[in-house]
Amino acid sequence: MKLVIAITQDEDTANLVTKLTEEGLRVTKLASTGGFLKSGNTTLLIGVDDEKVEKVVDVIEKVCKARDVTTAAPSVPMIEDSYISYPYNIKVGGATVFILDVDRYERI
Ligand code: 2BA
Repeated sequence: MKLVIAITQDEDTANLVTKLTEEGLRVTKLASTGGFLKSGNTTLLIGVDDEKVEKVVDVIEKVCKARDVTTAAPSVPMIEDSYISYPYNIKVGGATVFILDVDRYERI
């Protein structure tokens, strides 16, 4: 069994959870915050049998879209303690996906 951890944009979450659920998959949705933009995103926990992992990734790829975001932060830390202090565009990916082995799974 695997645990798929998918960090997605809030705009895609409802559609993604619906599609995953329609596939008979179990999903837990967590509200999360990106460390760089410091704005809300969504983390999904999806426990699946190994043979369904590609199906999960496939659904995520179909639903989640990369977007250009204009950050509202007045200053954003960059390398070596420097800052930029004006709005700028950044591309946020469709999803960041981690796939982990699960040692044991119990539903009690
Ligand atoms: P944030 O940390 O808010 O990052 C939003 C976007 O800002 C990122 O999009 C990326 O384009 C840019 N970004 C992030 N850190 C950067 C840095 N140190 N320098 C320059 N640009 C940077 P994505 O890469 O698509 O990431 C979207 C969200 O996924 C992230 O939100 C974070 O919540 C999560 N994430 C991405 N990679 C991760 C990782 N390796 N570990 C944990 N969470 C991750």
